[in-house]
Amino acid sequence: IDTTASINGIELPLCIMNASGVLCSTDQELSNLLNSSSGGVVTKSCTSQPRKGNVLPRYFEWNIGSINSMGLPNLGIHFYLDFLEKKKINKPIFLSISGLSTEENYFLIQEANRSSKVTAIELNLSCPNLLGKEDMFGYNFDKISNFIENIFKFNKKPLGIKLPPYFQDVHIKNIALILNQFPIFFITCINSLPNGLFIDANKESVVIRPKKGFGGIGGAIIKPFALANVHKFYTYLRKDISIIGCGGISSGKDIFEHILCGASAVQIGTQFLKEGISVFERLKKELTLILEKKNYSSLNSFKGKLKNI
Ligand code: RRO
Repeated sequence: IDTTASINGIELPLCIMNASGVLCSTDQELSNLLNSSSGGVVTKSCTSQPRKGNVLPRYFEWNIGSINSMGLPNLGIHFYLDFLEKKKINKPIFLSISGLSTEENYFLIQEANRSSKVTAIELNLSCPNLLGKEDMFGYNFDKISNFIENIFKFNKKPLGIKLPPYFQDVHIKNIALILNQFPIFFITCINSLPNGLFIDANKESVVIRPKKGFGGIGGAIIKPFALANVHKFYTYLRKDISIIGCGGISSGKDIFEHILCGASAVQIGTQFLKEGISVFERLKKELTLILEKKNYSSLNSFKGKLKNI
């Protein structure tokens, strides 16, 4: 059974990798990912300068979900580029960038272009947790077109965009219309559901400290929204823009569902944090068993072939 994947020509030894943000910030975490079965390595979204992020506690998980307001803690783009420079690379590297302004994003993309170790850029337009910065680029339909147009005036690297979840068909149609005008390699959908609130009824309080307890929701409970976004983008995007599915994956069956909706590969966030580095081997086994049972020899046999009734 072939569980490799192609992201518009970027060949992954396995269709499963980490989601940006989870255990991919430090030298140790990134080395672990390089040495693991993960089909690629996605780095923590970075900025020009290192950031400490929001106050603790800023992450909480329960049986079916997670909430975070990390606030973009990262070691700065040059740490990630220097790390890659000194390592032997054996799989595709996705450098996630998340500048706080358009100018910072142009700078980060320029820097990423200087490194031969970066396979592709994952431009994060969907960080939900920046204090005092209430607008998110992925929801700014007016600015996004001009912004991406400017990027492709100088960018030479494969580039994908990490999108927030959308909740209306017309929003996905409009974003797809914009993205279809540019040589984008892939989209990753979805980032966490923004502005959720989890509370502890015993303590009668919120569970994370930043932003009065509000944060991005991940984990099993967001899977239906992730699948909906993947499948709608699959119908509206040019067929040479690949989709990386992210959201609510904790089993091989969840991966199967993402691919059925049109994903070419998947990323694991909350479940990777819960389970650790062995999650990639377990999910590979579970996915392989499903494909064996269904007599599918590769992902392309069923990718995007979700049936209506
Ligand atoms: O660091 C964060 O608070 C964060 C980011 Br940049 C993101 O893209 N998604 C998320 O759930 N948290």
